[in-house]
Amino acid sequence: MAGIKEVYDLVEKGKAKVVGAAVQEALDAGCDPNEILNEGMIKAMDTVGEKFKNGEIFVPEMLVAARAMKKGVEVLKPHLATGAAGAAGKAIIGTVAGDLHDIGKNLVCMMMESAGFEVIDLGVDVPKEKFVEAYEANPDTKIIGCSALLTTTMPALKETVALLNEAPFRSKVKVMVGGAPITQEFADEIGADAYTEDAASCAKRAKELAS
Ligand code: B1M
Repeated sequence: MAGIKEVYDLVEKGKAKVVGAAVQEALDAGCDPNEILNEGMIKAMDTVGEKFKNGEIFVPEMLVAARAMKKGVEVLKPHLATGAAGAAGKAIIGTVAGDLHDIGKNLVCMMMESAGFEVIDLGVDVPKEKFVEAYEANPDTKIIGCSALLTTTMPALKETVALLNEAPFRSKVKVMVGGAPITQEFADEIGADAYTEDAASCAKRAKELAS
């Protein structure tokens, strides 16, 4: 669809000022919000990542693309998130220590809210102890979700889950992990309760685990 292609191009080029209008136009033209997200924005970020890997672009270009995607998601959010926040219980979400990527984590927060969770967003570069402290401050939490986007922060994810696995409250909460380099095998190896590939399946699985 032409509208989605435009969103893709604008995110890839990092046109933060105009991407919101393009998303709105795509919505007005009847495009499916999930398709705008997956085929327009996430695909554009994949292209940006590929170009970075190949040395065609550098960190500043990744950063502007990320800004553009965030602007687009702002417009898309009301069309993706529809649930009543809080009804499914609390969920603590964060990107692990050393990792500054927050778009995937933000989508997870958004989908979890949509699935009815009250989300406590710890942000990015979260030390493992913070996940424990956040649970201790919110002992009615049902899900702790940890995101890692870099192969170099997979060890931090492992350490975070290890610390949670030693916590006295461990049997009362489910620990979920995700992010591009994470696999089911890695999740099993580090002792997480669940791995999901994307934000929508994370929210769906969280709901099953919390009930
Ligand atoms: Co970064 N970066 N980056 N980057 N960056 C990647 C991840 C990379 C794959 C690019 C590449 O080389 N192809 C590469 C990692 C390679 C690797 O680890 N092997 C990389 C690198 C190398 C780096 C730096 C080291 C670059 C440098 O400085 N030399 C540096 C590290 C900084 C740090 O974190 N310490 C860096 C920095 C950055 C920016 C700051 C410039 C920027 C981030 C801005 C921001 O997030 N606010 C950035 C960006 C934008 C990217 C790419 C292009 C896009 C990331 C993104 O937002 N994707 C990325 C390439 C790519 O992803 N294709 C890349 C869209 C997002 C929706 O996807 O986050 O995967 P994602 O989330 C998905 C799933 O993974 C899943 O759900 C989402 C979809 O619904 N998911 C979960 C995520 N968390 C989950 C949790 C769950 C379940 C599912 O349960 C709890």
